[in-house]
Parts: sequence; C-alpha cells; structure tokens
Amino acid sequence: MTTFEGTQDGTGLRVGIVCSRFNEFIVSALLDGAKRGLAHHGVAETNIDVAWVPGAYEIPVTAKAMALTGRYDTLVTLGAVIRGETAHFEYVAGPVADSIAQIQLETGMPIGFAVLTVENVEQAVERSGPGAGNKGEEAAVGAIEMANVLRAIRSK
Ligand code: INI
Repeated sequence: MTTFEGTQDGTGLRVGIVCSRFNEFIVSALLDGAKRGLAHHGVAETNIDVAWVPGAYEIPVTAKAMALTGRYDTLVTLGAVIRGETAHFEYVAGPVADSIAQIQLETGMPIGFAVLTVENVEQAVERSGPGAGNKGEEAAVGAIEMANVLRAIRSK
C-alpha cells in the first residue's frame, strides 16, 4: 500500500497569488496572512508573484492565466465578497468559487481558496486578522500541502 501525503514544506516552491481590490482593506489583510504562512513554511519571497485585479469576478481568468504559464507550483486566490454591500453577491460569489474549482480540474494546478463570502464586514474582519484564523494564511499553507501531495502522486 502506498500512502500519499503532502508536507507543509514550501522550500523551492513557486507560488502565484491573485488578489482582488474590491474590499481592499480585507484582501490586504488576507495577503499579509498568506505571505506570513508562506514565509513560515519556507517559501522564498522571491518565489512569490502577486497579481491584483479589480474584483473577485476577475480572479478566475487571472488564476487560469497564471496556471497556464507553467511558472507556478501552486496558486492562492484572495478576495472578499460581502453580502450586506450589494445585490451583486449571488452573481459573484457562486461563479467565482465554481470557476476556481473548475480551473483546478482543467489545469491540474492546486489553487488555495480564500475568497471570503460573508454576510457583513465584521465577519470578513474576523477571518482576516493578524492572529489564528486568517483565511489567507490557511489557504496558503493548504496550497503548499496540495502542491506537495500532487507532486508525490505524479512522480511515483
Ligand atoms: N467584487 C468583490 O470582490 N466583492 C464584492 O463584494 C463585490 N460585490 O459585492 O459587488 C464585487 N463586485 C465586483 C465584481 O467582482 C467585478 O469586479 C465587477 O462586477 C466588474 O466585473
């Protein structure tokens, strides 16, 4: 029996991050968390690229473009869709999540998902703070593990 597990060692990994500018103060805090998680797990800052886009709706096409470059081992997507702010919520949140899942399947690229979909700003703040529970940090560490487990599976 073979068991595949990904370590959380990010040494040598190249990581692309897509950030949406809508609700930028939240997304910047998610980015801080993601960078913290990557650094903590050995990813060199010079191996991280960050692409900023206008809103969450623009994240999938950008993630797909980054995936297709072949320059990254894993991607992380960061955004904040807040229901209280707009009737747009339903049209943005679902398609973004579905599209990112689809891009993983189409390209084989693991994509960490921290596009918050929350009811109000307070919930977004809770999930993007400097301590434990920052979803950007969690997505980044999960992305490292996914890069490593997929590499182990593919190289057997
Ligand atoms: N984009 C977000 O990232 N978060 C939101 O909460 C949001 N709302 O609520 O509208 C949002 N809309 C903009 C959207 O992502 C696109 O940028 C825009 O529609 C232009 O294509």
